[in-house]
Amino acid sequence: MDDLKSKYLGQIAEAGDENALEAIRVAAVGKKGEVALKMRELGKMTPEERQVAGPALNALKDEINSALSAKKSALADAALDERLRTEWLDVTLPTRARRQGSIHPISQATEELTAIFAELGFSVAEGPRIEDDWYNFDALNIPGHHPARAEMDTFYMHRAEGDNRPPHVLRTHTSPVQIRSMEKQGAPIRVICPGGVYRADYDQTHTPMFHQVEGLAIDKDISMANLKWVLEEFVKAFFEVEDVELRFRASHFPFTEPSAEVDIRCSWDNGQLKIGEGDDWMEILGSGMVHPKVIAAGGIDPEVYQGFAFGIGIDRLAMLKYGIPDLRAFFDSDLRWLRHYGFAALDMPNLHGGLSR
Ligand code: 2U9
Repeated sequence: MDDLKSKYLGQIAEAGDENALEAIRVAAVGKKGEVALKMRELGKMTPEERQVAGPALNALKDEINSALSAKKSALADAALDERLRTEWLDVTLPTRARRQGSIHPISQATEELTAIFAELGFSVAEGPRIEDDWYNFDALNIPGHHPARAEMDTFYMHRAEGDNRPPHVLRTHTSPVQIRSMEKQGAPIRVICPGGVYRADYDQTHTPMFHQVEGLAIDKDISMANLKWVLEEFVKAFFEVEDVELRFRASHFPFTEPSAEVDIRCSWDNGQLKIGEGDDWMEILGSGMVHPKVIAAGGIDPEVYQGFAFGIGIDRLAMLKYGIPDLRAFFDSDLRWLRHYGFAALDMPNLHGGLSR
């Protein structure tokens, strides 16, 4: 029995890995191992012999089992030490470069102007791009026969066969959102509506989908003087200039009366636009006092309330501010273009000038 003990304890001490250890376990204390064979011989012994040999065999089995488990954990420790010694990570290495997305200039311009109007007290409203006749035209004082309907180059949706209701349209301006806001909120109201709009038009200066921001302020004593101040503050903050001069030119829109197109003083120096000074004027938006019929269509009493509205093309604002030469580039999916003109995330402006992160 001492022979068995020294043989197996010796083998265990020598074992180099878990597989070797398992082989030793099977040979020594497995079901058909040497200790089991010896156990079977107990039956042939005299009771006296058995009384000595039985406990001794059990003790031998226990001793081999505990040597096996001690060796097993020693091997595991050694393996871990080896891994820790050979596998290592230099946490000071720079990370792998990742593809960076960027903000589209139109989104950037929209965020900038939204922040500016927010500081001027305007909330933001959005609405559906598929509109019905009423919200896109009638509520804005553009009835069925009105030439503006044709002028607006509207995209009409199809109705099912036999459905004779007027077709839905892709909104031609964001004005319907303001009508919906008036219905929902009533007066007084100060809201801007930025978003994509659609007109069947495509040339150097027009794309079938473009972006507008329209503003609306309605209260009991709002005048064109308030309109002028708001627009001046906006232009100064958006183009980041100290001062700006606006010129109002009489115009006509069905939804405003009186109506004015607004130019800003500027100069072109070697093709470089300078806003706020110079001998040139550049048209940037349309505006006016909201037509009483339009105020009534929004569910507000035009005898009590009045207000101003304006509309600005965001695409052109972005081109002017960031120096983008061709409108059609906005819809070009060339990533090199976006890398050139695109913006890192979260470049947000504030009224007091500069960008805050
Ligand atoms: C309501 C009442 C009145 C919005 C207005 C304009 C004048 C205008 C153009 C600017 C460039 C369209 O994108 S553009 O081509 N817009 O000239 N927009 S007044 O008037 C409204 C809007 C909503 C309820």
